[in-house]
Amino acid sequence: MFHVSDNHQPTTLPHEEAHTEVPIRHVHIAILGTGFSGLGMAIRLRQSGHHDFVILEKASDIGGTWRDNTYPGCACDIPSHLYSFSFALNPQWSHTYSPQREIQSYLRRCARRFGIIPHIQWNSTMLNATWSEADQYWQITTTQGQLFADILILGNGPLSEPSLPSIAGIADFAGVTFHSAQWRHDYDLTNKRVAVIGTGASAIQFVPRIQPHVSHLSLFLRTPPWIIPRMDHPIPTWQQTLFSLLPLAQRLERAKMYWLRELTALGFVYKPAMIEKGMLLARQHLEAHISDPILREKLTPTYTMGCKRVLLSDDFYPALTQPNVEVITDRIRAIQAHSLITEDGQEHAIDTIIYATGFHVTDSQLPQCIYGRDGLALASAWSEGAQAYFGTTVAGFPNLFLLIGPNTGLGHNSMVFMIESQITYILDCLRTMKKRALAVVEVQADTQETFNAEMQLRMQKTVWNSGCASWYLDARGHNTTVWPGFTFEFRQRTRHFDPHHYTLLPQHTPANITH
Ligand code: N01
Repeated sequence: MFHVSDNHQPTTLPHEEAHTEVPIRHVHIAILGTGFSGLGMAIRLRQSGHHDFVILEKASDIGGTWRDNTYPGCACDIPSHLYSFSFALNPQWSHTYSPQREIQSYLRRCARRFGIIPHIQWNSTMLNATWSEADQYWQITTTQGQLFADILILGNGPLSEPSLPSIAGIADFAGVTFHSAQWRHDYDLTNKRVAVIGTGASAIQFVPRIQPHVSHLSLFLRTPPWIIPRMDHPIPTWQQTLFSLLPLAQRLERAKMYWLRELTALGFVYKPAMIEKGMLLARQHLEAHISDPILREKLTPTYTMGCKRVLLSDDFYPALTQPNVEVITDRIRAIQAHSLITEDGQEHAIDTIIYATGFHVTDSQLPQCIYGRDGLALASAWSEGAQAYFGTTVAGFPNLFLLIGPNTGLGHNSMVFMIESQITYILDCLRTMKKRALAVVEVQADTQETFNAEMQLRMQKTVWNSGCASWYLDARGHNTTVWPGFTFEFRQRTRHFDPHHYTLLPQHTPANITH
């Protein structure tokens, strides 16, 4: 046995041993994530002459939600000509609604073309970020070490934390389980008895793809979604060539798509009677595919269309009519080692559970690790509900910018449009900071409160507050997710940074506060 006598004991503990001090990197701007938000921000920063920035990416590839969601059939339900950057139109989209792989490739190409790759710090999960009042910068801890940043921009996305249901016995299941956003491509579903829980935008895309392969599919449906025809089609080569040669033609196509979708906001926000037509279309779609009256009843939504995201599919209903599919509307009471038990007492024997149960949107973890002035956690500032001025800046959190922050989500149009509006606002803020030699900007609390009151007031009459339970609502029933209006209004209002609504702190004179 090896003994160490007292006089041979080291005099320093391991963490006290002398080591070379590596200075902590200090950047002007740190961005979180390389999805549409973070990448778009980075590209526009470079185009505006900013080079001192880093992007913290938790994974080893680009794409955010378009990297993580790889389930069979994953595609966008907003047309690709519209769901892409205005400064990087892609004439080569293969389909009206491009598949996930193509969208991720597009994002990778954008990152390379605009010189973003060298700015990315891969495999770097942000563990926490703390505003230093004394130093006037963010102290950021990542899984790759620390860094300081004058400005912190969150592009982490609202759909990045998969949510599992709280069902008794969920941990007791002995078979393979996975979430739709963490698809197990190494696991062969062929001839398996598969339970799918959830019938949102993700499930309706992968159910028709796995149905022909599994031996039995038990689809657990809690709330039937409104589904309208998707009418996806390949974009002909002649059109791709036309768009390459004549970008204006693609811009016109994009504009047409944009305004058609903007019309839906009329119904969702201002004129609910207009939704009737959409509901009729969806009912006809259901009737055309489902002749069994019992199944049809199970699949008939009982809430107003639009309250939850309207889904697009041509193959979901037909898949449900196949003999190996059972649509179960009884609530799940418990999960056991090899089965699910529903409220009617029935046991459903299964080999695999796929959770298509969505994401932590209003209850995500990240706000718990961001500490603003006086050490206040963003989660605490939001204890009564998330709010941010134009979904972008938060009182008490200097030099912090959110992309797709509270009340910037959409149920009817392209999120990329909203992201680009926010980017314009942030860039104008950075320009103002430079021009006026400002070190710190922080939105005033009363400005944020007034804005939030406006959001909640306008929300009252919208379809999203018409009584259904959806992930747009937080635990208190407040819709802190969706923008309650036309997207062109949001763009108009975020066109310019409005310094008079901010507390501004000049460089080098921390005590001197101006408004
Ligand atoms: O998740 P969801 P998603 N027992 O939250 C059900 C975007 N997206 O991953 O409605 C039984 O919509 C839940 O039931 P209910 C898009 O923005 C975009 O499908 O709450 N069921 C619901 O059916 C979308 O909105 C694309 O009653 C349970 C489902 O799980 C967002 O991602 C493609 C349950 C969750 O649906 C999320 O979509 C895919 C339980 N205990 C996704 N718990 C595009 O094409 C939950 N559910 C752009």
